Amino acid sequence: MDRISIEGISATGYHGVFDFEKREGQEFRIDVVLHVDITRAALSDDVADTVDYGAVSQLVVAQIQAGPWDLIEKLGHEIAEAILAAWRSVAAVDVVVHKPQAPIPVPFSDVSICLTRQQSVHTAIIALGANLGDSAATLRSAIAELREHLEVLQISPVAITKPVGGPPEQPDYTNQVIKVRTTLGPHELLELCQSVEANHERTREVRWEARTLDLDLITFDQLRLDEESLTLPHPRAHTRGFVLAPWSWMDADAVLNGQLVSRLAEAAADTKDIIRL
Ligand code: A4P
Ligand code: MG
Repeated sequence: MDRISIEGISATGYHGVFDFEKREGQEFRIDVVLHVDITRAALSDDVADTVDYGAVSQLVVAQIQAGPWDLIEKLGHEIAEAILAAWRSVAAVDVVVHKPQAPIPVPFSDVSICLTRQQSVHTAIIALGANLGDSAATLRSAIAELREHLEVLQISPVAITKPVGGPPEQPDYTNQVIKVRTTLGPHELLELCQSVEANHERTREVRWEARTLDLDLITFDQLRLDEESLTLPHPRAHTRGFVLAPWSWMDADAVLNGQLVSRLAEAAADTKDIIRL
């Protein structure tokens, strides 16, 4: 993996075990190495395609000024986690925290800690649906757009399905399910899905109306969430053949809420009308 290094970012911080360290402060000096793929930026010559080292340095200074913490181990950890959260494209980061004025009772030139932290990686299931325009082409293009931001591990066969719920006389749906690996958090992944929907002229007027593209987050690791903006696993997926059938074709052993997805698909009312392409 490529690397971006910044050495000697320094600021006054108030970290230390002793009261006078928290009162008077002292210099902390930080080196960071970002492990990040810079291929895209090398081709585009666009700063938006890489990690802005100026912004990283400012974040490091903000962390030095935060706290105070007793230990430089804690400061190093906070710096690493802040960088990984702010730049999901950074796969790993090495952080060295120097404390050259540490209260050590013998002559010394520097004391430092060095740590490495990695981005955590998640697996998610996303269901795609479309029933306006060239639906099959829309799903292909949506998957291609997602691939720019995450790794697509598996893609199900395409299903042609009858509309479930919503206004009558909608066109048939094209549905598909994919399995992805991502460093994005669950809300960030939903945000990405919604931006891909928006890029495909998705509008929202009537619930369950015909749509150019719908991307639903079905599962995210084993996470359970009960928020209006994000419920996990998806609250209706376990009854919906248009999600379950293509998911079970892609992965015969898949499990949802402790039950085999293929069994749930057999039990779903809409499965009998599904055509596998
Ligand atoms: N939201 C909460 N949890 C999630 C989640 N896990 N994934 C919130 C995605 N969104 C989630 O979604 C409404 C709100 O749900 C969002 O603001 C989001 O923050 P939406 O995409 O705006 O609207 P929607 O998709 O119309 O609503 P909903 O309730 O998600 O619809 P469903 O249940 O997904 O049903 N029939 C066939 N044959 N094929 C289909 O694909 N799709 C639907 C949509 C109905 N009938 C269908 C199909
Ligand atoms: Mg939806």
